[in-house]
Amino acid sequence: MNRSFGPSLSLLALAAALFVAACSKSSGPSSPYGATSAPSAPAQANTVVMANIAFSPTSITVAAGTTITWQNNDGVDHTSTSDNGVWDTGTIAPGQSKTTVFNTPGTFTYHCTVHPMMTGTVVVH
Ligand SMILES: [Cu+2]
Repeated sequence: MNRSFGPSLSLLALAAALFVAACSKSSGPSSPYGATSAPSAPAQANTVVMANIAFSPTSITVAAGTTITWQNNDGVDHTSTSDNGVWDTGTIAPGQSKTTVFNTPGTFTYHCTVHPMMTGTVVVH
């Protein structure tokens, strides 16, 4: 009887240790923007860049009342168009930018009408 309890208790302890390790690791910096983005650069915090047929960052979190700048650094036209019709920048030509003000808290998904695979998320607190 003891023999069957031994191994399973060890496995439980191992699983618990791994769980704790995973939790403490994920409770670190929660920035989805990548390691290179400096937290001390508020001027860029509200800008979503369009480049290589993608939004960057793909998910951005801002406070209510924040203006987001959509900057097209790509070689082709793009749009930032809410999936639910909340906003639509219309065409943003290469090298140009447009802005959208987000006053309502929520999670908003959007896409580019030119490239439907090009999607992103705005989270407003
Ligand atoms: Cu596009």
